[in-house]
Amino acid sequence: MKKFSSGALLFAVLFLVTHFSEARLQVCKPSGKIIGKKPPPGQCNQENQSDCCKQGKSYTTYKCSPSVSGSTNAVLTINSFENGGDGGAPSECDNKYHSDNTPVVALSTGWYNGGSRCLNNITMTANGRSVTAMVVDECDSTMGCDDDHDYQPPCDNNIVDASKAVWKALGVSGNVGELDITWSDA
Ligand SMILES: *[C@@H]1O[C@H](CO)[C@@H](O)[C@H](O)[C@H]1NC(C)=O
Ligand SMILES: CC(=O)N[C@H]1CO[C@H](CO)[C@@H](O)[C@@H]1O
Repeated sequence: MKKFSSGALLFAVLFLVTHFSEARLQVCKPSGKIIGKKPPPGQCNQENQSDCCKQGKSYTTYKCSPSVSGSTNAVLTINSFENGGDGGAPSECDNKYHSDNTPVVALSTGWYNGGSRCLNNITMTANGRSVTAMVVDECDSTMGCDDDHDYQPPCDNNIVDASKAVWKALGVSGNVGELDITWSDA
């Protein structure tokens, strides 16, 4: 009467569900932790919501980011890529500073992908608006809380750290600190 036992059917369903969710998720696992050191006096420029490491606090590090699709979820943060801004050193891709009025971004380590997206453009969407900006730097997910990173914590693995021009184009003031967006390679 029945062609398949319910056991076999259940097995088949479980197999398919596990198989497809594994392929789809491609989980990016933490690579380690660093313990925060207190910034020396005068270090950690707190201009525009920059976070400073806290003594003894544990920060998770990542060498990977969530996989990129045609519409990748990310968290937008604000950064100044200007000389003397909270970004610190010149941008890694071109060894230059960039005006707050130019749409440029830094990507979390996994998405920065060793510089493979350097000087390429990405399109970000939020609020029903879109803006295209050039990738000029890495938002380091592997290190932080040291002199090189102005005593700021490591970046999360899903960050697009953007100049004021990007926020303006999306119709949002950077004062909100963080904004959920999607992005894709332009
Ligand atoms: C990215 O956009 C800028 C500004 O529009 C442009 O000058 C540059 O050539 C673009 N980069 C690539 C790789 O297309
Ligand atoms: C990137 C950015 O928004 N920088 C701003 C940080 O705050 C100072 C002072 O309020 C502004 O002058 C910068 O433009």
